[in-house]
Amino acid sequence: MKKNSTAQNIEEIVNKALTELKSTKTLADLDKWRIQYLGRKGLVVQLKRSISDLPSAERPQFGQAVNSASTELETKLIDQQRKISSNDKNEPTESIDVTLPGVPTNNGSLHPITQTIRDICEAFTSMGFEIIEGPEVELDYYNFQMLNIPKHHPARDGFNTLWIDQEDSNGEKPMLLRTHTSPMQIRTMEKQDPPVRLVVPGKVYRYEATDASHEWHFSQIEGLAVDKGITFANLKGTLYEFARKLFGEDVRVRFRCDYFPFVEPGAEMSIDWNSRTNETGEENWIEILGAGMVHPKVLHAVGYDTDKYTGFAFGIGVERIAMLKHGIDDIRLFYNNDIRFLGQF
Ligand code: FA5
Repeated sequence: MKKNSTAQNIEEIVNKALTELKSTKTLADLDKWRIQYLGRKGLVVQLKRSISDLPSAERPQFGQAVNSASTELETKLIDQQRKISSNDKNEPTESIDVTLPGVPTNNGSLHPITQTIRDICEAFTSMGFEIIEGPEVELDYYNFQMLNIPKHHPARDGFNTLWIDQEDSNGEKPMLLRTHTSPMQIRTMEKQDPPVRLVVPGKVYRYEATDASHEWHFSQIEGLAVDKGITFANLKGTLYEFARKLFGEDVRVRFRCDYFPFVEPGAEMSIDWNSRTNETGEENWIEILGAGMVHPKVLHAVGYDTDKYTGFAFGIGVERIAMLKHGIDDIRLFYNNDIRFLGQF
């Protein structure tokens, strides 16, 4: 009687356990179930311990029943675990095949304008120039006034300006987005005595309609050298060398007069693009920079002794150089963020 009822007890426990097992939905549920029935203090262990309380004649049969109950519960636990794992979105469902080849990653690359800035800066650092940077939000004082472009000077028309919408006590707007990198000439010379040899890469902004060769924001590289005995020949020699380093030994360079209020004399430098690409001898001159000897008024304004020191300065349009180097016919491509274009560099 007792044997039967005990076996019946085990059967009841197993049935209850299996019903509960079926209703588990997550691996966390399953773990609770495992602890309750198969854990170190679980029901199966308690049944096993109770064997010693039984008369010795009943022990073998009871022990066998407990063991087979335990095996059944363990097998069903594994089945249920598989079932839940394949349904449970929170749990990893696949094992990792470590022998599979890796997924290739797409390597990024530097933006073509960044690459061009680096190439240009390298050409000048190899000639002893230092690289510095300056603010894009600039004062009228540095962008115009100290560069010999006072208020109402007609040269301001050439730099269509984006002003910061904040007035001073005179009702004037003293701040702007720099229209060129030339204000860094002043900021440097105010702080540093000659000799000065620096290049300043950076973004500039102009209130302009865009077309294939004009952006409203673009990059320039300013150059400045001030020392005793610097002449226009040094300016030409330095810029020739720069053109050769960037475009190759055979490139033809041309200087023509130009006007900027902060240099005297002023010049523009062009390169003959066909001197590298065309064998017919036809010329194709493209302006790449403005330059000149630093105006004595500018040197005087920063407190340099103009009897002792002279200097030259230049401002290179980076996008124009990149367009020439890569044969790009529309400047707007640089800033459209089209990966098909950018991926080529
Ligand atoms: C200037 O900005 C002077 N600060 C350059 C300078 C520096 C002269 C030092 C003398 C001494 P300019 O406005 O010409 O000059 O611009 C210089 C170069 O920037 C141009 O040769 C051209 O290559 C480029 N550039 C000018 N406007 C644009 C534009 N809207 N989009 C793209 N590039 C431009």
